[in-house]
Amino acid sequence: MHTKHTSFGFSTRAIHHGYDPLDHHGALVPPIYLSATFAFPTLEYGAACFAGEASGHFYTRISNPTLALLESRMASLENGEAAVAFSSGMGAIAATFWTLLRPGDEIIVSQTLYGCTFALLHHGLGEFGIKVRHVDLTDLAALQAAFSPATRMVYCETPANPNLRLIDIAAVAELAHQQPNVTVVVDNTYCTPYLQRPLELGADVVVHSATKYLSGHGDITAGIAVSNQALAQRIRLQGLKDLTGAVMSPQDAALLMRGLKTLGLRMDRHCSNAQAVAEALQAHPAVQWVTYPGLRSFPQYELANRQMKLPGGMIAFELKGGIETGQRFMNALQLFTRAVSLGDAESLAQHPASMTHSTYTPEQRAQHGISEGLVRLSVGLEDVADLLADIQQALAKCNGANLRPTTTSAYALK
Ligand code: 4LM
Repeated sequence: MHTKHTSFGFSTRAIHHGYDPLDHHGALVPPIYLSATFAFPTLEYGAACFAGEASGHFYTRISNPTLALLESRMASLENGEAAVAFSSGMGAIAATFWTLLRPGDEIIVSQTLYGCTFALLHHGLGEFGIKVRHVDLTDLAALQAAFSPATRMVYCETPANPNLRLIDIAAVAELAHQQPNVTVVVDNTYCTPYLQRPLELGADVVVHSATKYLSGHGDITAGIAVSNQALAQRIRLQGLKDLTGAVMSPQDAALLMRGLKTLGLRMDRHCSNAQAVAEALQAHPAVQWVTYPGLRSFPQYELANRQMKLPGGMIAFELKGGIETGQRFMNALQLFTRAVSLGDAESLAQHPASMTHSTYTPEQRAQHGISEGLVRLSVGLEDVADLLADIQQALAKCNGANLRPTTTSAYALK
């Protein structure tokens, strides 16, 4: 079996890429190399490993055979040259930032970001002499105007957590690459490479919280960065090895590879379930607005169709009556679990303003398009009829709320 053949389809590569059982005593499932350290046949060979002149594994914080298999599989799925595995998504993001940015540099970031990424930018980078500029990256003229000779990176999530605003990756990358020495980094957590491949659209680095859809079962925290060989090697040797030490455990790599085998199947189901839930919400009189890239009312519906294979499994909405009604709704849910995180088999509901995005001040949330009453759903893999029944019974308990006029979306584009 030519397991390294790149012309295989996505799911075939997610299952087979980089591994031949016959190289491993016939073991169908790749072995887990638990070893933290690796023997050198000679002292000279060990020195060559440390000097980067020999490619063997020598210490798991730098590389390990189980991690290397996962990394080659993720690189294949994102259509990059190389990947680096981390112990969390924040590990991957922090290592990428600390590798590529220095005091005096500027980073342009999109308006809405996951709360801890926002905190890392403002409490981490910002306090270490890196200038952070939030720019509406849907406005290319604003991006053009924001570049300065010190700009070194453009960073975004698309869709953004939690308001699902999209960034046109190809357009942003094209503009950014007209500037000298600017790296475009995209957080692809919400989509996974099954729905969207930023490197093919011109991005230089893709980062993931692999805690979410990639692993898919809510039983590990993990992160990945994917890029070309040169950038990935810098992120490994500086960001991972020296600056964060945020290495993934080999056991977690094995769980992540198990999750990857069903990624395509799961994403199809997440998307079809989410489409049905979004349509049910949109049709309900208690709902003020609902944002989901698969709805015709979605302000960037055309971009979603162009950039994403399917609209994803995440929904943002607000009920008439705002935050109080939203709380009543979330407390009434019986099948959806009240929890942060996303991309699990279990459907989850959370309140970004008090949870994942509580790192923003209320004023910052208002500026960055995160309304206080926004409810976030991660639609899971359960039977859609059961999910719809749970949503309907919880919505029914919101009657009597202070109803305001209905709009169809969280945001409007110029
Ligand atoms: C959440 N998110 O939203 P680790 N990038 C994105 C994310 O959504 C997250 C991370 C990075 C949530 C966690 C509680 C777009 C996390 C960070 O949690 O470090 O693997 O990923 O519910």
